[in-house]
Order: sequence, then structure tokens, then C-alpha cells
Amino acid sequence: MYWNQEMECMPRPQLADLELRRLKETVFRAYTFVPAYREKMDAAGIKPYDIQKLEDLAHLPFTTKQDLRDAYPFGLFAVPMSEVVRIHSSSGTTGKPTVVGYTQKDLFTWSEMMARALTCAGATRHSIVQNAYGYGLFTGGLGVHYGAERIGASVIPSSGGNTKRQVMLMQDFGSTILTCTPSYALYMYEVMQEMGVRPSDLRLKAGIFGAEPWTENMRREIESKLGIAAYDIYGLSEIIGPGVAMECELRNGLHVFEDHFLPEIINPETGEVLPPGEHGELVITTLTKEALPMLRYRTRDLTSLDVSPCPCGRTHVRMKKVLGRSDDMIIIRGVNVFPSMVESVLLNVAGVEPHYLLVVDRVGSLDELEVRVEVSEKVFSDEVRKLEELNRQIRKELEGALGVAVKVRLVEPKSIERSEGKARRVIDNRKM
Ligand code: DLL
Repeated sequence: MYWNQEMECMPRPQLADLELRRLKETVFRAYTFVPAYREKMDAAGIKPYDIQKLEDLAHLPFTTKQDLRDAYPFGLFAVPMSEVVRIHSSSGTTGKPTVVGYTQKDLFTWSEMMARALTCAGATRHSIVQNAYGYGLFTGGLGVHYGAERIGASVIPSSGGNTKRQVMLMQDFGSTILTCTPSYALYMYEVMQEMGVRPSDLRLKAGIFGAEPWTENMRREIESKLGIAAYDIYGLSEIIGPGVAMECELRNGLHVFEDHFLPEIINPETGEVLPPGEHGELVITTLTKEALPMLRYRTRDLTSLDVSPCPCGRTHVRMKKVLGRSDDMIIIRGVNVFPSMVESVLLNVAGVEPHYLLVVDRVGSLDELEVRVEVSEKVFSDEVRKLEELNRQIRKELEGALGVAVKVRLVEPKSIERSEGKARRVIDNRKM
């Protein structure tokens, strides 16, 4: 049921002592070995020994993606390259990618985090894990891989892509756990349909989905189509990769593996630390990372923390499902819109498929949001009047939920690009 009961269920006062000890060590190492951290702390007038209690964390300066870019590629590493045994990097849509490094011990920590995460979804040494996260510089593939091996499960390193072969492997090898992005899981289902494979004939029991936002409605959609339990896993390269936080069997918030990662929520405008329960930007400090210690890293992901005890017995704080990043938010005539808000509305409408795209344009001086929605074959072949009626209904519901005028375009089944990794949900033509 647990991978590491001692750590995952540690009484909170004891956990706080452990966190403080590890925080002091991390700050000391970052200050001593990374000139960029030392300069920032000196400029803020703070020394490692000023950290005497967990609340003192709030005095440390933040670290941002820009700091990683400024230090490209290895400038924030706190160990010599001879100690670095793995390098990953996140693509980044603009500018230089961010580069992250791991020591031997960091890889051991990461596989432990992933072993915990997989165990949360019921994985054991008897599981057959089909790992369809991309292998390569992206952390998803190798991150899950090492965790599954650590448990002793049988891993199929199928990586992303070649979807027909994925389905064949599932059938022939009897995969019990699927790991990939939620959007790729849906695409796999479509390919199963085309191949005439029924999910009920497979042995799949659970899916561990992450690397992009997905709503509760999307969870229901995946669960009912694939006939599995869908779990949310969260992580980011800068902190370690997948395995920063994971849902337990209750699937009501993701436990942040707090003995290694210390979470805070801040007001993204002011930087002020917010109390538990309040919604804001997640900031994470690593407590054990050797190669790339991160002090108060601003993730840009928006969520809140729940400190109430979880019936699963794990004592680690839970974060709410991440439904958006501050930089995925699009502003339409002054109104903030997240793609997940659109997803949530669409998946409640009968006849609509879980494939959609937001297209933003500037017409004259006005922003225009068009939501392209795929409809089912059956609906698509309906009379024009019915399609118009559906269009009107979706528009009304979207406008009600978003508070901004929306154009809806119903598109043919399978006409929106499918994703084998992170789905692209927005095309913003205003920035081009
Ligand atoms: O996406 C690591 C990962 C791999 C996580 C596989 C889970 C599974 P990056 O490519 O660095 O790392 O992207 C990190 O993806 O800051 C979030 O914005 C987003 N993200 C990751 N997991 C979730 C999730 C990997 N469960 C960025 N829900 C993060 C929502 C997520 N967003």
C-alpha cells in the first residue's frame, strides 16, 4: 500500500524537524557552491544561518526559469560535472531550454519518488507497466522507467508514438498500468476503436497521467472509455521530473513528497506567502537535491494546499489538481481564460468529443476567441438545424462559464491534431 511507510506516514512534527534540517543543509550548500545563489542572498541581506525555522524560508529570494536560462547550461549546478551522471532538459517554447542535472544520489531519490507514486496507483512487482511517456531529454520516460524497475514491476519502455504498436503491446504483453499524458491516453482509445480492440479485452487497470493539465471531466471520460482508474501525477524537470506529487487511492489532491520537496503557495503578483487553502502559485524548495538544489522555485503552476489529514494515512500535504499555469492563461478583452475551463464545460455536453482547440485572434482592435470543438460522428451527420442548436448551446455555456464572448466552431471528428505527448490547446495569433 505504501512504498516507504516511515517517510510517507511520518507524524507531522517529526516531518517538520526533518524538513528544517534538510532545508538548512540545502541552503548552506547552495550558498557555498553556487555563486548565483550567493549573490542573490547577499543582495537580499540573508545568510544561511538566518534560516532557523521553516517560516524563515519566506526570507529567501525566489528562483525563476529566467535564472536557469541566465545560468545556461550548467551554471546553477552545485557539484562538479564529474559528479553529474544524467542531464535532462525541458524544451521551453521560447528562448534557450532549461537544463537540469542529477548526481547518482539524485537518481536514487527520483526513482524512490516514482516508486512511491506508482505504488499509490496500485503498482507492485507483478505489474506490467507500459510507459508511453517520451524517452529522451524529457523527464517523463526515464523518470517513470526507473521507478517501475525499482518496484520490480516489468516495464515496457514503449515511449511516445507509434500508437498502433502501443495497442498491440497492450494486448500481447498484458500491460496492467499505462503511463502517458492524458491526451495521449485518449488518442490511444481512438486507435483501439479503429483497430477493433475493446478495452475490456485488455488487462489495463490503472493509468498514471500527467505532464499537462486535465480536468475532472477529462478523468471521467478516460476512465469510462478505457475502463481503468486514472491517477494524476505532477512534476517538473526543474525540481526532479515526474514524482513531485501524486494522488493516492482517494484521488482527492496530490500528496507532495514533502521529505524531499517543500511546497509554498504565493500570491503571484506580490510574492507574499498565502495560508493553506488559498489559491496561488506553487513554489517549491528541494530538500535533498545535490546537483541542482532549487531554492523557492516559482513553478508558475496554480493550485492550493490542503493540510487536512488524508484517510490514506499519508501525512504529506496535498495539492489540488493543477488546472493551469499563469503563463497558459490567455487574456481575452481583459478576462482571464484557462483552457481547462473550456475543457470542463465542453465535456459536460453530450455529443462533444474531448478534443478541442482555442484560437485567439485580434480583429481590428478586439480580441476574438474561437473554440473549435470536435463532435461525434453521429452528431456530425445530423441535420444542420441540430448542429446549429448544439453550437448555440455550447456557446451559451462557455460564455456563462468564462464571462466573455466566444465563437464556437463545430469541426469534423478527428480533425483536431492528436498528441502523443503534451497536447497543444491554444493557438494565439495575436503574438505572431
Ligand atoms: O512534465 C514532468 C512530468 C512527466 C510530470 C510525466 C508528470 C508526468 P516538464 O516538461 O518540465 O516536466 O513540465 C512541467 O508541466 O510545471 C506543469 O505546468 C505541467 N504539469 C506537469 N504535471 C502536471 C499535472 C514534466 N499533473 C510542467 N497537471 C509543470 C497539470 C502538469 N500540469
